[in-house]
Amino acid sequence: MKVALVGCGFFALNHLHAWRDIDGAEVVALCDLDPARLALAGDRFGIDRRHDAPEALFAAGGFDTVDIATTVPSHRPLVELAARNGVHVICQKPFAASMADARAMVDTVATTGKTLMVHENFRWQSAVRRVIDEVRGGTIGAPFFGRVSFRSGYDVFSGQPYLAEGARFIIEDLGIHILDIARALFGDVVQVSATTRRINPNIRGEDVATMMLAHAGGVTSIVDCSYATRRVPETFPETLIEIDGDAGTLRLDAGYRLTIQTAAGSRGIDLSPPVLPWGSRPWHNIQESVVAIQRHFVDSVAAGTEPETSGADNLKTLALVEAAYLSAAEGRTVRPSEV
Ligand code: NAD
Ligand code: 89V
Repeated sequence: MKVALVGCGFFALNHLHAWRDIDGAEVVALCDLDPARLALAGDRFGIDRRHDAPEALFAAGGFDTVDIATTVPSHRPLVELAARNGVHVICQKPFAASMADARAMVDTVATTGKTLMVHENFRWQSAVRRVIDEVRGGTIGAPFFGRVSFRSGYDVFSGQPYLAEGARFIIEDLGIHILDIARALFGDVVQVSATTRRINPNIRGEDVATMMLAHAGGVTSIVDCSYATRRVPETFPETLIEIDGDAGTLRLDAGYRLTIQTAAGSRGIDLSPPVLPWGSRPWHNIQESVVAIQRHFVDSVAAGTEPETSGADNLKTLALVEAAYLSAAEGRTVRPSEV
């Protein structure tokens, strides 16, 4: 797979490291509107082919996959440009600024027959993945309640200043991951009720969100997110999970400690992820998941199968984001089919 990376900013460096760890894939070209960021990434990863405009990148060609690691305003034009050029597409989350944009992007790539995956990596964190596998494997029987929780006081704004500037913040940027994990665990959602708050006076959007989801299969889950929570130890960027099933319970606690309780007794498992040679704490679990999702993309294209977080799949996660904002704004329960 010959990959062109568009967007060489804060998070793209993780994509570039991950691509180096994956057999059968190679980044052959870089593109960024910002010449300083383009030079930094190109020099650091020894990639000589550099373009300061996406149109020039595509005009030169020579790749079969584009990896879009820009922020959301550029996603639709870049995905449409990729579709016009008939390449496979990976696009960072949030996939689109609206459901209308997202649906149009999915439809456009579908006409090309190429693969479209949203880089929704949280469900690929190894500890989260283990929980998903245990639940899907029936370890605790049929789940009836879940809590998927992300609470932190970590300063995300210094690395990603744009997060302080948008009218929307935590549901769109972080809650989207946690909602996606809830979908991976408990399936499609039929009702959402949410409340939001802004605690930090120095940002524009909401930094606290509490969402209750009714899943089609009968599970009720709570998805709660906060960047206004001071806690020791600081758990950024861990997702904590608690699930009750009719044959047992499962908890993923701080420090990646999994506890499974069934009639057979209780067992604890340490799920601490490795720090990859290029990684660093506390981002190591996210960095590991970037390798996992990009490897999954390569495998999916090779096998001709749809990636788990394909564009079509991600419409359902994005609908939960929109439903949560609508619910919080109107103080009522919202069906994802409304948005
Ligand atoms: P950033 O602002 O640091 O980098 C974006 C880069 O894209 C910039 O260098 C900018 O110049 C470039 N760019 C913008 N529009 C462009 C265009 N049309 N053509 C070429 N280059 C363009 O942003 P970031 O923090 O790296 O975030 C990028 C995306 O990654 C966001 O959507 C964010 O939500 C996501 N993200 C995901 C995770 C995760 O764990 N999945 C973590 C952090 C960020
Ligand atoms: O995953 C993300 O999109 C990041 C962070 C984990 C910091 O919220 O913005």
